[in-house]
Amino acid sequence: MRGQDNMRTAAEALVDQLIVNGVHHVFCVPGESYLAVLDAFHDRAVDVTVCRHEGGASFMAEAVGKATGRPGICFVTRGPGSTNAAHGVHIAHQDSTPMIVFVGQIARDMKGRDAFQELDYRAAFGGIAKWATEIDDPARVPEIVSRAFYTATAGRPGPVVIGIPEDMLTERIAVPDAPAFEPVETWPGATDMMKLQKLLWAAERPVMLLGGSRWSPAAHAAIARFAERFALPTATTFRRGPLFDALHPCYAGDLGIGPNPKLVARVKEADLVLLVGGRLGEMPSQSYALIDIPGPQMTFVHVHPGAEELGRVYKPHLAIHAAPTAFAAASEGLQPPNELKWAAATRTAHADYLAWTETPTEQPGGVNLGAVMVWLRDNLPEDAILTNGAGNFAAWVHRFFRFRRFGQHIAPTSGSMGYGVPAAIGIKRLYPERTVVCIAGDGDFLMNSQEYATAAQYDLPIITVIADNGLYGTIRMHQEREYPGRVSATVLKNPDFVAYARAFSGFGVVVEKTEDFPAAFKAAQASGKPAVIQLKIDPDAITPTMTLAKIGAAAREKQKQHG
Ligand SMILES: Cc1ncc(C[n+]2csc(CCOP(=O)(O)OP(=O)(O)O)c2C)c(N)n1
Ligand SMILES: [Mg+2]
Repeated sequence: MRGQDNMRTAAEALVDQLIVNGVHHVFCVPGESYLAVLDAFHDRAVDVTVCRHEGGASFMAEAVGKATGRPGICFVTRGPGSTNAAHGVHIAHQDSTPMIVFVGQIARDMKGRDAFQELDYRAAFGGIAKWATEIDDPARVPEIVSRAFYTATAGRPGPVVIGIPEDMLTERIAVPDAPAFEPVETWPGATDMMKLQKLLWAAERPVMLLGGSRWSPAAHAAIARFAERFALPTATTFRRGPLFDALHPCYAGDLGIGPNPKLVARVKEADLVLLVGGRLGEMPSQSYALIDIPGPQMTFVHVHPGAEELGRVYKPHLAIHAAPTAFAAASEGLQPPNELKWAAATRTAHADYLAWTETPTEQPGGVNLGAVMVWLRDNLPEDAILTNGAGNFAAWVHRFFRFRRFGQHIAPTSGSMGYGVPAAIGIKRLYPERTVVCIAGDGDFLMNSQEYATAAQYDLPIITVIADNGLYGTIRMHQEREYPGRVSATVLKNPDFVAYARAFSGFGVVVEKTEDFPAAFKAAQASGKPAVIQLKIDPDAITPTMTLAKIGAAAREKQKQHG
């Protein structure tokens, strides 16, 4: 601690409060608006990752929040720094991820003049942050930072944005740290659990769906035991695959984009749906077509840690206000009925999942992305972590990679492009000993690939596999479906990705044939550098089951029929 007296600057108190709350990593782009905080980092035990774009920094913090369940921390400068970071704030909001973004602010005595880079954070972030505030009184730094940890993690977790005026940060104060925060657990009541047991006993075709945040390795294990004792067919919702071991005999599959039609039918026909942790938003609900709104057609039990989410979209027959961690622990007390009428159906559900994911589908072109995913699932170490952003390439991840361990997949349910590279960097900072692989599209990769400079700076040998089809493929697919043959703003002229990786002191290799992928991956690993593997994907290979040509032909046929 620097200073001539026993007082600290507000900036020092702020960083000390982070340390009290167990923060080891912060991600930032510096700004003159919060120099005093940068100075406080100088001699404190916090690992600072300096990034190249606030979007990247906010994604790294969000990824750390996702992986740990504790707020990921990001520092950005005022005005443009904060709006760049807004992307990560939106992901944390949609994905229910705890995160705290500290934003520099102009001096308090200049407020309201539209001073240099001035922005009203309460107004700008009011709609996407769980709480947006500003600290005007330096003596309240410990109190407000402490509250931010509670707010970000309690109920439905989310992002907190805190403005820190530069003149406030340099004031010296004599206030003690606030005590370390304790995450608030939300336990289900015994009556609710008994009601659930009764409903399960009366069910004929139950299905359990897992989603949301506030899970843990212990909850992962407990929910698997619950599923097993009740022989409950269990699906994970969009981008929450690692909540359940894909090879568990109760695993029924991934309910996301392009799901197994048999799984969709199974959920539709269920007489009881037990949704734990998730919101069943637009993607897993197949555009809100799976379960009737507001009154579900089946008995619908919703377990969620945010009271405001219960009854928000679907009116549950039984609402259980509980965190998945607490619910999973409480599920150990439930007794299965004597006869598990649905046990055979559960075995079929798992067999259907295995059949759907076993073998890569036929694809045009030299590289089959499905085969690449199957190779990765068979060859990556058990504790490897996959990240990705958004694009059609991700459909192969969801379909063919079988997530077996908690936290093995870090990806945005908000469908944000550009997420995979910074997420991989944030995760590799957190777990340097684990293999971290980012699967990216060519469009997706370039949205935040400048963070390869960050990977190089901190010696982080992440590996990105780029599915390069020369397209904003997802949009090209929708275009072909709605406006066949009328290609507009979806074709990409890409850089030389290998040279790009090398320019960042990384390793790069091109793969033109599926059979060359294993050697390329091993070379990337052996390089010990941030690596890029560019897969040359045929643009016609647009989904695991459809080609662009087929989509276009079907669209033209439809147009003909409708005159
Ligand atoms: C930040 C952001 N911008 C735009 C979009 C809209 N969008 C969704 S997928 C996509 C194209 C993705 O292209 P690419 O990464 O090359 O993957 P592909 O679909 O070709 O496999 C776009 C533009 C988005 N989801 N996120
Ligand atoms: Mg593409």
